[in-house]
Amino acid sequence: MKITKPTARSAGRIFATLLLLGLIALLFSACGTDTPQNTFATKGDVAHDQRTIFLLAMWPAIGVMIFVEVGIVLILLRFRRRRADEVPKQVHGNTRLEVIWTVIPAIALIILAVPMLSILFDVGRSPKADAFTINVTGLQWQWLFEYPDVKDANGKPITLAGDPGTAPSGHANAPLVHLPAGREIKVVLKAQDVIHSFAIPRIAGTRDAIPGHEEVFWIEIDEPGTLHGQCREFCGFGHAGMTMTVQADNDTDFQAWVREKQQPKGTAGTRSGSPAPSASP
Ligand SMILES: [Cu+2]
Repeated sequence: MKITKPTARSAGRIFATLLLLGLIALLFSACGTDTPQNTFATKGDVAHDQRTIFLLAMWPAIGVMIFVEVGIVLILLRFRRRRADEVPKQVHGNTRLEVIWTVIPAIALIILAVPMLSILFDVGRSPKADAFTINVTGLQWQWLFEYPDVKDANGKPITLAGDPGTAPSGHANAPLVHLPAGREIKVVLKAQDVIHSFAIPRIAGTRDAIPGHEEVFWIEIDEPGTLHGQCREFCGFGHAGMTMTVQADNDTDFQAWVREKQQPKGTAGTRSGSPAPSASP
């Protein structure tokens, strides 16, 4: 009997330690920099701006937190009751201190507001007239893409949709979405059924796709590369599979991809834009 109790207690302690270590590992996994949807490893103007705003708010907040917490500890130690019969000095109000701790944060907020507001206005502005346009529609459970200014062999806008999925959750396999790098892109976002949320974190933060509403915004991708995104609004059974993959191309590659899409079906060339291999019989 004597052994049972300490064993149960130490098992509990081991479990608590493992749980804590697991939580710490989970927390630090957020520090990985090469994860495909890392908000901080930005690859586009809007994402750069959003990261700047976040850091402009975060570093002063960390500074204030350290200042306040250290202050609390020091004050608790300095002004604690040292003897059981002692009544510490009673203080009520200090005008000078109160003015200081009102004025300094007010000035700090005004200083921070200048860059933050200018960034917010830039992110929120309308896309430029010469931006490359793509229409994006969210539906259960995939994203549809339409290039209104890029026509196929039949003169219709090129569209991309996922292959009907075989996953039990009912989502479609996402298509590879080609977009030009180094050029402003105008996104016209819609939803067909329920609310979805469009997010390619390394390019820009989330934008809700709301039925009956057209959300228009701009993004720009720095350089060629592959980028990953997914729906960020729980939209039903297949939500988790509602992903998207963007291939940002330089001008030559993008034009090659467009030409490839413009080939009549069955004669499509290879991705590199080299002459099409003869179609299978
Ligand atoms: Cu969703």
